[in-house]
Amino acid sequence: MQTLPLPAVELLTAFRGRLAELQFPLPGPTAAAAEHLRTASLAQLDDYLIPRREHLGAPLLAIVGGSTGAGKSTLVNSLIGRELTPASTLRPTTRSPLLVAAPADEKWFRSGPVLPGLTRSDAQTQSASGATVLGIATDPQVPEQLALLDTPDIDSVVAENRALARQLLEAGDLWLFVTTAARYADQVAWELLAEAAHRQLTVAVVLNRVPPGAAEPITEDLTRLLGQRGLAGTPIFTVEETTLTGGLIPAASLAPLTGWLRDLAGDRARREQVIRQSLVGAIDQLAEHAEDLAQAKEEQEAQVREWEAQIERAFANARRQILVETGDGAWLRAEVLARWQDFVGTSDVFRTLEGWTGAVRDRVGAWFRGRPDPAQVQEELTSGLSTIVVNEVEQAWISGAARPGPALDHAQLQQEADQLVATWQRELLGLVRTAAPGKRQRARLVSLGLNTATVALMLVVFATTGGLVGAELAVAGGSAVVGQKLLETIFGEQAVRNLARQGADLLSDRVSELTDRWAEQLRAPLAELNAGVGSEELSTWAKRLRGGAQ
Ligand SMILES: Nc1nc2c(ncn2[C@@H]2O[C@H](COP(=O)(O)OP(=O)(O)OP(=O)(O)O)[C@@H](O)[C@H]2O)c(=O)[nH]1
Ligand SMILES: [Mg+2]
Repeated sequence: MQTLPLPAVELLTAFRGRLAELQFPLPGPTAAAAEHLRTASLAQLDDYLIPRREHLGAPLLAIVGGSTGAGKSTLVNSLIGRELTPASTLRPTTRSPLLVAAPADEKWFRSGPVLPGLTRSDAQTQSASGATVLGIATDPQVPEQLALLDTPDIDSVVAENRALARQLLEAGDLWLFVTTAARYADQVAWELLAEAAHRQLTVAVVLNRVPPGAAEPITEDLTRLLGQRGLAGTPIFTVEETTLTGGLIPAASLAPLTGWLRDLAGDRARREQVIRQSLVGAIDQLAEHAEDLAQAKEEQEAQVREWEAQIERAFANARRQILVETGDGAWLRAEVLARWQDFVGTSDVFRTLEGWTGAVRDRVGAWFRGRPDPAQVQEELTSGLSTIVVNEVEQAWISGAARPGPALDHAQLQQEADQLVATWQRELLGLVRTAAPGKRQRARLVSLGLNTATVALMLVVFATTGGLVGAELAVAGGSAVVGQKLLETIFGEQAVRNLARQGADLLSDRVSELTDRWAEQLRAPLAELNAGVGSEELSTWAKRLRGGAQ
């Protein structure tokens, strides 16, 4: 006897709502299986759990199920004493289910909430759309409170038949398993019986077409098999092979079964126990499914987390690389640097503040006016920096390209990289300008040119951010050193150190902003994949269904 409290119908409805929203956006075998399970769970909730939980006192539904040709239709006809549903030698015969209820119970099945996916009809239909039609008939021979549902065969060659038979078994309170003396050991039937046992569905076996005198050994064997499958105590009704009269099994041969069904129908407490047991089993199964779904979802979440970490790593690397590469000088054309170094570096006048003369100013100015002029050096630096930024972001974007996400917008990236460089240059210019508060400093800065000072500062910053180690960096390093000296003659050593540090911080900030933005472009669609019903929520639902955590 089950004493566990049943979850409230509101809980089932709420869970149904969440299941309807649950998604497995990453394709794969696990997702396909999970999606299948989700659909099946929704059907089970709609077809059976919710209506049954809401109407515990509604008539009991006995599913007449079994292999094709076992005599299911013949049995239903015989129980009511007339040929209601066609039985035949054609296999399989029954294509759409037919429910027969006492006239008083008709309303419940015709317009009630059970099996809402099936369209009601007055007769059994054999049409192609038969799989979605539920025939409903009434007969006074059927006891009140216990309807019979003749179903397609469970092991049909017709796939829809098989699927429908299973769906109907899930929607029943009781399974009348019809088999024959010749076929009771069939594989498919036992798989379904094991599922029924797991679901705690009450089962009664009708062993049809038993040759005279063979009832005892067959019943013994069947009892043993049922015991092995967790169905000990299942009643077995043997029906001896007889000649059918008018397509019906003689009433006398069915007397024990008829009596059992009538007793059950008339005993409210037993009926409710059968219903409750089926409900508890089905809810337990639903909780198991919720756990399986949680696990499948967790796999997807873990995959998304891994992709997020990949993006994080790739863009952190891009950030680092941009700063390292800009500092190593390899990207600057040597000739441009060499001219800069030759000219500015050999000007001994920069060693002392006193040496700052009009002549020097003219020489520097001439160098910048000549080739390359400051705009050209500036162009070399800025386009180089922009290229490095673009390349590194592209590489970060491509690494782990298997993950879902938008395509890289090259034009947009180029534009943002150019913007980054322009912004940073403006900021350096601002730094240089405010670093010359004195009259004399300002005068020197003006005579050198704000842009020239900014170019010099850029080189110093690159040397600072990249660290400049190794022999091949000598050119860039030298250029930085002369640039630094040039600046020092104007601002002094400490001020230039500060300028370089501030400039490096600004560059690092601008680069971080850009890489963050682009990383976010890849992260955002991933975050969407993990939005909605998650694995933790599903685990909580499993516990709630089992009456645990509220
Ligand atoms: N002699 C005899 N024939 C039976 C008996 N039960 C069923 N049959 C015959 O076996 C054949 C199949 O019976 P059905 O009732 O159509 O079997 P079913 O289980 O409904 O088959 P499907 O609808 O295909 O799943 C029919 O020709 C019946 O007349 C029985 O107890 N004795
Ligand atoms: Mg049939």
